[in-house]
Amino acid sequence: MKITGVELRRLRLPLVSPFRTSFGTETHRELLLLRVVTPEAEGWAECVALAEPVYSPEYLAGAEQVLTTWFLPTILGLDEVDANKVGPALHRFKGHRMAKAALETAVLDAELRGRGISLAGHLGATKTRVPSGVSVGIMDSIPELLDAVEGYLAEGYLRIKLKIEPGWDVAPVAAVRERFGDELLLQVDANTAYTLADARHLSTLDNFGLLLIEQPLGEEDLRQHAQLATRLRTPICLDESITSAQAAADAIALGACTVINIKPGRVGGYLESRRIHDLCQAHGVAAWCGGMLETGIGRAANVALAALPGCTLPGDTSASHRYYRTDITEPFELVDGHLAVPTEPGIGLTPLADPLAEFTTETTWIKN
Ligand code: OSB
Ligand code: MG
Repeated sequence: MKITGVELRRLRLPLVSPFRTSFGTETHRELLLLRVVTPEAEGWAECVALAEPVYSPEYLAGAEQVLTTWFLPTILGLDEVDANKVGPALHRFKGHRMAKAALETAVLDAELRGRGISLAGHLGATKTRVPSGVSVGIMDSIPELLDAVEGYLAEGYLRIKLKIEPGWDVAPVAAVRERFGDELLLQVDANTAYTLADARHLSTLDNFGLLLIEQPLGEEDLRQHAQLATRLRTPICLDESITSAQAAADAIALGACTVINIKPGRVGGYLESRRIHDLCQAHGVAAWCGGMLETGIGRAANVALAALPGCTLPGDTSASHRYYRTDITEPFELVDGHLAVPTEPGIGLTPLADPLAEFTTETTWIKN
């Protein structure tokens, strides 16, 4: 496959409600879409970098710059491109996994559309629908949180994840457990907000039967997570720390986690995500597909990953309307707590012209 050109599109979509985490409050999603054009097909992907480097070192303008300055010229310079060639061709450039993931995914989408194969089928998916959880932001008060959780449960979400930080942890967890009962699948995500000195405090969460605690300590604190694991009964799940299959292998070997949140953007793409999935399966480590407030383009690909057999826990793959009043694709809808896995070639969805135009703030076409 030879690439004709690549379109970069900056979008800005309002979120249905502000999303607060220990690293900040998001009211809008700014993102970058890539469209890879080949003579046979077009491929789409969403870059998940946030506007600011507060979740990981990457940020949107940096992702766009590294793509336009180095990654796109490198890939456009290849005579024959397929998704398996993208990672090796970009290997000499360090880091920037979210930018690399977006480019590899757009190439993969074009390739699979050209061959008439769905991403889910290509990755080895075994499910036709995936169970959905929802990530619930930090709120101003516990009654407000209980109302939000009640609303999500009424919609049918099968698992609740509460964002936590020092000062908003034990009390909201206790209140949600008390109000909705012991059967509720409940977990928490700290986004690196604690240190090992908080181990005793975090162990009080052991009383609430949580499925897991996600990324309590820093991204680079693998050894500390392993120490924390000896002090908690709640399973530790890593998100930010898992930047590659190698990092996942190290974390498992060190005893830093027994659950992994797989986010394709964070690890450099869906091919690396499948390697992490396979590693988790081989080690009996539970895995699930995380999210980055994606539009339908990123969500479609995530749902394909969530359909792999080793993704054994409900993911942060919520319905489109949990994030956006108007999505840029046909929306993903919750049916009995599940999202349907797309079956059409590639990621299976294409942006709709009207919302795409409405939310685009800038478009750049890079011709080969
Ligand atoms: O830590 O999982 C996270 C959103 C943005 C950045 C990081 C995270 C999240 C979420 C929401 O928790 C996941 C989603 O619903 O897309
Ligand atoms: Mg997380």
